Formats: sequence, C-alpha cells, structure tokens
Amino acid sequence: MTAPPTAQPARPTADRPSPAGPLAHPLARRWLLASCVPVLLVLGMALTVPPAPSAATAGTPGTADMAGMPGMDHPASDAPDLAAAGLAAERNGYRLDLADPGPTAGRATDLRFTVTGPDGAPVTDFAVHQTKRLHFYAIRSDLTGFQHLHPDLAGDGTWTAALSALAPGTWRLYADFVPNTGPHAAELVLSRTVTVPGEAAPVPLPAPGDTATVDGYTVTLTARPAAGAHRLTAVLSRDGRPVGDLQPYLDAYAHLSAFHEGDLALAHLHPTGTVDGDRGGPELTFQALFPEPGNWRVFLQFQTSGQLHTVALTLRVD
Ligand SMILES: [Cu+2]
Repeated sequence: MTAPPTAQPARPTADRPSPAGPLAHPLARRWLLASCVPVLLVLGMALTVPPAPSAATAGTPGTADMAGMPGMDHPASDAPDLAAAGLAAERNGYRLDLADPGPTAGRATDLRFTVTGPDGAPVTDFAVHQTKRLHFYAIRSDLTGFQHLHPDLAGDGTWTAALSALAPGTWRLYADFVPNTGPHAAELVLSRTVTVPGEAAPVPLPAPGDTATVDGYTVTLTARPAAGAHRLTAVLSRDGRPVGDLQPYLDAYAHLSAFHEGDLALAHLHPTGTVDGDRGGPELTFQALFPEPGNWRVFLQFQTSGQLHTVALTLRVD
C-alpha cells in the first residue's frame, strides 16, 4: 500500500487545480461508455460519461437494455480514467475550489467550498440525486476516517460541510453532484487533497474479506468482482437471522461507496430496486463500476430504527 506521509508541513495545504481532459484513449472511452450506460439506466441518472460521438450518451432513457448488463472485461493495458474516477479537481468545465486553507487536526471544521461552472461563476443550481443536491466524502490516504456528508448550500454558491475532526495526514475530499442543466446533465465527482498538519500514524489496510460486523449487524458481500461494471450483492443478518427491517436511506436501503488503495479513486456503487417502507433486506444488490483492479475499501451505510450504521470491508478487485 501507499505509505501516507509521516512528516507534515506546518500549515495545511490544498492542491492545485489539475486540468482534466477528455479520455485520450479511444478504447478507454469505449469501455467507459459501455460500462456506464447500463448503470445509468438502472439509476435513471447520468454517471460521469465523457462527451461521446454516439447517441448513447449519459442519461438517455431507452438506449440500452438494463437486463443486458455486460460483464466488462477490458485489457489491463487500458489506463483508468482518473478524472472519471473522481480524482480530478476539474472536469467538463466544472471545478472544485476549497475556500479554506484546510482543516486543522483534532477539531471539527466547517469546510467551505464552491463548484464553479463552465462560465467561471459558482454553481448555485444543482439537481437532486439520491435525495441530495451534493454528496461529500472525506477519506485519509490510508483509507481510514471515512466521512459522508450532505453540506449546506448558500445563495452565492458556497457550500459548508460540517466535517468531524480529521486526524493528521493527507485527505482527499470529494464533491459528487449533478448540475441542474437539463435531463442529460452528467453526474460529476470532483476532488482535492488537503494535508492536515501533525504526525500521521498510518493504519494498515485490513486484509480483504467477505464479512464485516457493525452494531450487531453482519454484512456479507457475495461477489468476486473484476475491474469494470458488475453486480454486487450484500446480505445482512443479525444474531444469525436475516435482517428485513431496513429503512430507506438516500432513496435506497443502503448506500455503498468504495475507495481504491493507493490513488483513492472513487467507485460509486448504485443500489438497484426501489424502496417501499421500512422493510428492506436481507439482500441488497448494487451496480458496481470499479475503474481499476486492486484493493478497495468499501463502506456500506444502512439505517434501522432511525439509526445510521456504517460498515467497512476490504474488497479485492481482479
Ligand atoms: Cu450522500
């Protein structure tokens, strides 16, 4: 794994904007398009599909068959599209800017940021997706410290995220949103790194495993995914019995996000099916798009009796 830095500068620093171009490699472009479209249809929303010459662009209903989810195999020589994996601060004319120099170690922080649009002005109009106008994630370089927040938007386009205290080290902060520019607007994930001053104590990544437990709930993943688009299934039990009282959370019975060991690429994993009352489970399925092989730290969030539970496990993607 990548060793997080052990020596930190005296002041927090934010990285510089990195221009994100379209996919350079035609194969990579075709792979991304083919692997995204089924996911889009399941969700009825657009993923980060780059401008493409075909009519089967993001968010166009009826252009593919959701039952025909391909098991995507792609040559290992295909370089992952890091901008599509949420590792660029700028994409399709949209840019994430942090208003603050960065969080301070050991203290909760109201982190302010903006998303500027192609006209250079802060975006104030965001589409609601998964019940929110923006989903915000924070993770340290060793894949610890996961936070999933829903910041508040001010009228001038400034977002405020109520971050819990961050341990020293290098963190990546992600904004996941859909600009409200019409039915074909694409979901974008932009991110930046910040360094929280202090002595970082990296935590080794737990070994890959199928099962993890939180708050008495046991979650078992039943997939052996390879890079690309796949169906992923999680089964929940408690005291050896199947769980059937999951409550809706963000328009689903569970929310799954995953981060790649090393480069911190984000795999957004979208639930399939619809919610109907407080009776979700025990089996939950997701459309998963892993842009690259390796170890992924998977965070599954679900709600019972008004309480949110977050469980993490390490998933090996071939
Ligand atoms: Cu969210």
